[in-house]
Amino acid sequence: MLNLIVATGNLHKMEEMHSFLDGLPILLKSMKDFAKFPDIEETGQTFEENVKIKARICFDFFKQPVLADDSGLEVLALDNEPGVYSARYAGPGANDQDNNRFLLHKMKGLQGEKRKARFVCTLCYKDRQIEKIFTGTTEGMILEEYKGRQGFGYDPLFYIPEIGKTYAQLSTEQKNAFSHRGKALRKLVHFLEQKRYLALPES
Ligand code: ITT
Repeated sequence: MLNLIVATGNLHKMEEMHSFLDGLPILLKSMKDFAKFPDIEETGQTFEENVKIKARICFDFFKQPVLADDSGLEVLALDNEPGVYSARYAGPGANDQDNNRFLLHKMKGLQGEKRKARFVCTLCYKDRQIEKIFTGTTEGMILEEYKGRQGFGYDPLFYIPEIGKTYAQLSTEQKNAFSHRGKALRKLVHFLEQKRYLALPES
C-alpha cells in the first residue's frame, strides 16, 4: 500500500482524487487530516513552480511520499488569465462565486471563439528519490450563464463542446473521465505502476 499525503486544503480536489484512485493500493490523506501541517505560500509564476513549492514544503514537513496539485483556468482572450491566480481572481479571500462573477464581468462582450478556455492541472509526486510532474489539460468554452450544480470553482461556466455539458453537469466520475485533473492522474497512475509502486502483494 502506498501512503500518499496530498498537499492540499481543497476538499473538492481530494474528492476527485479519491474517486479516481478508488480500488488502487493507495491510501490517500490530505495534509489537513493531520493535527499539524505546513502553511504554504504560492509564490510561483507558473503552475509548475507552484506545484513544486507545495510538494517540497509538504515533503520536508512529513518526510513521506506526497502529491501536490496546482491547477487553474486559462482564457485565451484574457492572455491566459486567471491562470495561477484562479483561486483568488476576484481578490484576496475571494470565494468561487466571487471569482465566477468576476470572470463573467471580464469576459463581457466577448463572443464565439473569444470564449475559448482551457483548464490545466499540474501534479507533482515527490518522495525521497523522485520528484516528477504530470500535466493534464482540457479545452472548452466559458458560458455566459451558469449551468449545473456539481463540482466547484469555475465548473458551472466551463462547457465542453465535445459532450455538450459543463463540468458542473457531470458526476465526479464523469468529470474525471474528461477533466484536466483526471488526465494528469491517469499519467501519475501509469508512472506509479511502471515503478511497481502499486504492485499488489503476491498471493
Ligand atoms: P490547494 O492549493 O490547497 O491545493 P487551491 O484551491 O488554492 O487549493 P490552486 O492554488 O491550485 O488550489 O487553485 C486552483 C483554483 O483553480 C481553484 O480554487 C479553482 O478556482 C480553479 N480550479 C482548479 N481546478 C478546477 C476544477 O476542476 N474545477 C473548477 N475550478 C478549478
